[in-house]
Amino acid sequence: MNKPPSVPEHFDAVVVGAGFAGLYMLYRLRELGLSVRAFDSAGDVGGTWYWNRYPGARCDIPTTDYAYTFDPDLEKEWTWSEKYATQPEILDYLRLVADRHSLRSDIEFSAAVTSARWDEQEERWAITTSSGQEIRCRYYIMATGCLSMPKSSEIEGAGRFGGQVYFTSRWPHEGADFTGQRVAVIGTGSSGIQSIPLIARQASQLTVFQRTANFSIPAHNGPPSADRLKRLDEDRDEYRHAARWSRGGIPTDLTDVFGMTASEAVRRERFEAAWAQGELFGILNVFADQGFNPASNDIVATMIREKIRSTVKDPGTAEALSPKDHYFGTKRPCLDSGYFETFNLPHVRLVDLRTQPIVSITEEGIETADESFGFDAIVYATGFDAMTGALVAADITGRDGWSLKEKWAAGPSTYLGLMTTGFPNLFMLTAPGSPSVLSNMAVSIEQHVDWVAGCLKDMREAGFETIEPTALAESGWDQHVQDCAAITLYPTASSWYMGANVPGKPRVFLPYIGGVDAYRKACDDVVEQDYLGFRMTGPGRARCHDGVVRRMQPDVALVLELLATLGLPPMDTLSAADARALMAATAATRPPGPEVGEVMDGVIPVPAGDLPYRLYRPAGLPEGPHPLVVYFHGGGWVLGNLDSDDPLCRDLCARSGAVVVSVNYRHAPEDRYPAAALDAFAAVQWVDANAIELGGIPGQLAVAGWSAGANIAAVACQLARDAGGPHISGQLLICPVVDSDLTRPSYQDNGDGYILTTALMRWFWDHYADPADRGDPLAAPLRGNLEGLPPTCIVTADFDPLRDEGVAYARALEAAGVPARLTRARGHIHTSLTMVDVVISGAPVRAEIGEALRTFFPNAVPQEPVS
Ligand code: N01
Repeated sequence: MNKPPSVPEHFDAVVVGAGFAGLYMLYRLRELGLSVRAFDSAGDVGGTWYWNRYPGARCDIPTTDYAYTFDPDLEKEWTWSEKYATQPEILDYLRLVADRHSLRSDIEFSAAVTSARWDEQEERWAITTSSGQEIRCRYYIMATGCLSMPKSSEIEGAGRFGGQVYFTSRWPHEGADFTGQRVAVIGTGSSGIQSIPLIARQASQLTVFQRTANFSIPAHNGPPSADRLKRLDEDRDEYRHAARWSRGGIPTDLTDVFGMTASEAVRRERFEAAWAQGELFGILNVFADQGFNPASNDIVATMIREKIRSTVKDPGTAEALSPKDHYFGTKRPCLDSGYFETFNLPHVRLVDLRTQPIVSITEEGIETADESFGFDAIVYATGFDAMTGALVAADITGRDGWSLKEKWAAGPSTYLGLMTTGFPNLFMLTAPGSPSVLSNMAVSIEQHVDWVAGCLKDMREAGFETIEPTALAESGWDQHVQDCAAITLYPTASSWYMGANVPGKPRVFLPYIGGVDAYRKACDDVVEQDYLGFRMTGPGRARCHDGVVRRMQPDVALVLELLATLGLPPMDTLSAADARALMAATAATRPPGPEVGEVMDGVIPVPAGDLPYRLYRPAGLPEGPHPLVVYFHGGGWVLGNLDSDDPLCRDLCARSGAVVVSVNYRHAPEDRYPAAALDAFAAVQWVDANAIELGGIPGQLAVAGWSAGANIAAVACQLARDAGGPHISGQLLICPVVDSDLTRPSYQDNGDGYILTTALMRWFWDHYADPADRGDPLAAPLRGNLEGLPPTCIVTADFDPLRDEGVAYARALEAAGVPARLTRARGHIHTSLTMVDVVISGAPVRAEIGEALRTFFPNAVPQEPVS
């Protein structure tokens, strides 16, 4: 007899997961009046706190902050007993939440969604469960957690062991008794570091197998922080608001102390205070630059290693426990209670797998390259297929039969870490591309759930039933996520943030490191701009405001934010003297730029008088001679001098291996057009004529400049061609002024808010040249004859009013038969590339510039460029 076809049940939404995220999502969906069914393969609520029951399991975010805030009465009624609560207490808390809001009635436990397929016709998700149910739902929401899919054990012989086997991530409910046993723990991440001291209390012998030594600081657990409790009591709303708009989801006063410039006393004081505080965000905030400056990071790392050495008595063990292969913070640091002290116990031993790797698990124990160990129990604390594991394992098929696993084969791609193109109405909570694991999860979860609930409400009110990100918005967000990571040290580590712990997993930085505050702002901006980057459809209607929510490099955005807080007067409202003073004051506080071999000042005698120059000679061998680059600083022909572009000149010298001669030409308004341009040409002639004395190679001379400096560099090249010399091997024009037309689209797009404004550009022109002269090729080289000019590299920045004239110059040069290379400084402003070691994201562009300069001199002896 044929089985009757099952009749699918219909719900508005299905939620997978009943942990922190799933419970709150269920609550909010119900509040919207939607019918919801939630599933969890666990036997009860709790998510990660249901499964991770190993001894010592605790949160590593202070409990004052690791809690829901949506239920004010719950906040009043519940008090945490410790600064960092144990797993049973957190599980009790989540059970209470489920009880208070009667959430269990809509959750099926011990039941998993086995597949989910988007039905294009019905515009619904077709879902099957492990109990054979068929369900149709409009919205499918994955609240599956970031660290929920245990990493499968890739260790040879893992199934062979005859004793007891435990996984920290799947600990038995009845617990484990190691009394009198010989126990192995494999793995020294947070789970291993929390459980090892407690396992050591029972075991007769404990052997810890460590592949990577990990940074850990003492949690100093005890009662909840009095300071945080006080702030909460004084003004709970304000405290919660501060958490929501903080970098990591916990109110933290971000330091402005830089490790590299702080005194030894300040360094020590700040480190010891963070050590004593015992909070992750404290130790990650000892110095403002420790997340991106290797030397600053090393100060913190060295002090932690000192602590390890002073705690662990056996010097060899202390050395092996001291992390050396990654920057502090780039793998998640741990909070411990007596971890390093445990290695002073006579029955505890560390096996360093870097010196003796595991060959195989055997029936009796573990065999390494050097020894055979016998054990009664092996504990795997080997971690998770983090962030993507649970999502790709969930058999989700979107449009055109494409699975999420296939789509993410080369790494995940999301819009806001919430949705992904091709999977309409699929929401993922705290997915890759959101702050998630880098933040206080409680705050990030509430933000995500609130955003999704708000979105569904807005859709309903506007008559839409489907939502999906556009390809443009998604690729823009992916780029932004990677841009944020790229300016930090994080991608350098083989961490689970990078997917590096799972063999074969693509290496992509998974979470969003730009901060909870920046992320929340981006999500809010998307909503405010009519759900920018999302396509919504409903009966007889569709809406799509396509675009990219964050196009600017993150460090440039920070610089602009900082400048805005300084309240400086617009330059174009100042006199030339005051503008020069302001520029000099700003220059005095910036990093110096890279070391070079020699810096030497001199003067160039030109018909109009002496022009000061500064020469930068590359460091290292060979000592020379080198090619020569004559460089002209920026500043709108009015501002700037040898100091203003000093860091950039050092950088150009170090990267190109050329001697850079930076020339200070005459400025307007004292000396107006064409004084600067004529000085530039005279300087190029003089440098060419004195190449040997300057340590240069005769005939290997390039001309370079930034902004107005690039203007006179371009003019000098035209004059040299017309004069029949000197021979110029190439010209490098960084964000050049090549025309006097202030109506180009880039002026419309970028004329306000990005330091170089339309008003300032007008002020520069007014100081430099009469309107009648501004179309002359000596002022606007774009309007000159471009034939026969040297090979050119032009750099344009996306957020620069001068962007379009730079592009126009490159096109015009090409049309005139001149080899022209156009380098786009993506997400940058006019001044980005001069802000060496401030705008870190400018470094790869400057590396391209250095490479372009080298190509001007194919016969020069090659040197190692700086990285
Ligand atoms: O996992 P992990 P975890 N052979 O990946 C080693 C959160 N969490 O469960 O570093 C030998 O950090 C691996 O070595 P390596 C927290 O965010 C929070 O401990 O890859 N060793 C590493 O030492 C945390 O970061 C808390 O070289 C192998 C360890 O196993 C995240 O969860 C508590 C190996 C795995 O460390 C994951 O922590 C617990 C192999 N084949 C977890 N494979 C709180 O405090 C892996 N390892 C809230």
